Amino acid sequence: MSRKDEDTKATEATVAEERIQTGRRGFLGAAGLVIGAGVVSTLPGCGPKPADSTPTPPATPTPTPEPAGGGAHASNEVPPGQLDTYYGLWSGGQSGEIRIVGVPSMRELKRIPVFNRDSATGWGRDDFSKQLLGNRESGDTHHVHPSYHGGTYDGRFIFVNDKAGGRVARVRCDTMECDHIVTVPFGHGTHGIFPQRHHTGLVFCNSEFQAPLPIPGTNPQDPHTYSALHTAIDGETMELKWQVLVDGNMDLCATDYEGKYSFATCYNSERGAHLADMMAAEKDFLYVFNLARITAAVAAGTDVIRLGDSPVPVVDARNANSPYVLRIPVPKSPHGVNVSPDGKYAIALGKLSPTASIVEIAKLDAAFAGTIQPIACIVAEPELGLGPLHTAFDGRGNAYTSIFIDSVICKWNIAKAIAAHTDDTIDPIVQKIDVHYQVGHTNASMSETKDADGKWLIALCKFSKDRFLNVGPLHPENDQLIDISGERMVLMHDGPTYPEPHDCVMVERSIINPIKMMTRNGPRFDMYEAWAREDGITLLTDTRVIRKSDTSVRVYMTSRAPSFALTEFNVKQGDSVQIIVTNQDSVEDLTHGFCMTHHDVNFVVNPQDTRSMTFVADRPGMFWYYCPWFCHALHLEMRGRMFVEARA
Ligand code: K7E
Ligand code: CUA
Repeated sequence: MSRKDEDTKATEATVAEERIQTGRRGFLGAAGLVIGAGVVSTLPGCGPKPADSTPTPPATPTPTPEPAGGGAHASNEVPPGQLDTYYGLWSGGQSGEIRIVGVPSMRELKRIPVFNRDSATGWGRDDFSKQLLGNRESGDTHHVHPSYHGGTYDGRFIFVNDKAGGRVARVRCDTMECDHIVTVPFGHGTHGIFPQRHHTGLVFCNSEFQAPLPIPGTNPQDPHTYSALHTAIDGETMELKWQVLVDGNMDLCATDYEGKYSFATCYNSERGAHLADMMAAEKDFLYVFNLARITAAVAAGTDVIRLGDSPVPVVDARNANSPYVLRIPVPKSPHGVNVSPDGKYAIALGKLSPTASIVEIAKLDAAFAGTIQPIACIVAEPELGLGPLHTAFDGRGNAYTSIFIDSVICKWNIAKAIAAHTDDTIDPIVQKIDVHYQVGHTNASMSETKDADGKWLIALCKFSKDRFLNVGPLHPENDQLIDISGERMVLMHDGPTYPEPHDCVMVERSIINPIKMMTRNGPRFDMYEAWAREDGITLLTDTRVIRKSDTSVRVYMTSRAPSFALTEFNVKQGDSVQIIVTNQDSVEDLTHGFCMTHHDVNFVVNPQDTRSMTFVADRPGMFWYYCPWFCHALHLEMRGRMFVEARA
């Protein structure tokens, strides 16, 4: 039996078993809410939430188990000697990192530490990353989006949020290293982010949590006085440009293709602090930000306020009739918002409602001008299933929505959904396929660009239950690969991931061209070069120990396989010691590193790279340092001694 047949068989068996055990698809009566609440209560903050008074959603069609062979792909196997077709860029969730996964093989190729400490590379401990991170060593990355030009990826940068620390980071695609981290002023729970798509202009991010901000009338105890911010960051310079003050939690973010709008789903427009309060209203909103009006207001200083001592201009748009933000009513507690590759529609998803709200972007100007009501921008509300979260596209007019409670991906046709709005004999649903289990995000190859190619879809499942060997109570996530190249979706592969990526994008491989040898530019090298100038050093050639003060020493050394240019040095107990290592080798993949034993010092130095770390030599004695990366037959001999002299 092929792997595909096995998967299909497993799918069928699982579906049959669950029907018998729990009547999974039939639980949508009174019991459904209880089961729903049970499932939901075990989830991190992004899942659908239980309701005390939610009306019973109508039953959705039972998905049929899929026969194999619907797609054109025979296999997702990438044999030795061949390369994957896509760079998959995965957020790392609570790990605080980004991961690169080859698609379609689903092999994890690299982890890019961003908000976390990484023992392999020294990120989070080396001088540059400490400058970016301060004393923080954790983060929660949900959304990764590369920079754009002309509606498709330009292969320059990757932007990612940190929900835990209210930050946004940028990774360079040439080095696959983080070069900037920005803390969003008053960015409580910075969640949805999205760059502009016409060029590397602004990157928008939403603070999900409303909070008491330093504005008149705020009472820290009273959540009805809280507000939240939609923030614009310059993608080139990573400077904070402006913020828009609104009420309501903002969740996911998206942009149009022309640079006129940004979007945010808004839940908890009630401004409650507790679950029941957050669920009270039947409607929440899709916020549409009018970028021309906001930019003009910032330039003229109209409606601009300042928050505390933050220098970033803030446009106050809390008034429901504010000219800067269009509030389109959508069913309560929306989550995802995605824009179709033709740029025509923004699709907001219900979470608690089984429907999608399709907003026609061409109607937004009229709504901003007041000639039509905001709700008139909604041109269809297809019913997709229970707990719809996120939507991907194939570039052929179809949308693929992840349905959390049903654990399916629903393929539906956008044009048919719009036609069905006025003709209920039309069924826009093409197919539903079971995924395992409780899917969060879904995304397709190049889906968020005008070049969406409809080849592969990833379902990022929050639960893996029985799909892998039991490894204890903390199960891996399960990312599933689905072939969408044919009319029917076919499940191809299970891929375990360490907790907990939320989202991924797949970028066609010719767009991203990482370097193999360090090019020695950017803010990290600016920092080293400044020190070298100060000390009269040429980094690529010089090795020298410089006493900077009575209690600090700088050690410059080069390395070339299999030795360090410095095999011993002396410091005094209590000295702050800064080690700056430059790898002179210019051979591809010839990586060295530097580990000072017993001092928590360990970092990587790639070919032609420099890196530095600072530590305190707190104990007298002799300590070996060594190269921790296997670089040569005599790699184990690549080491030296630090002598720490006791202070009287
Ligand atoms: Cu988990 Cu994009 Cu933070 Cu939805 S979010 S699942
Ligand atoms: Cu250099 Cu091992």
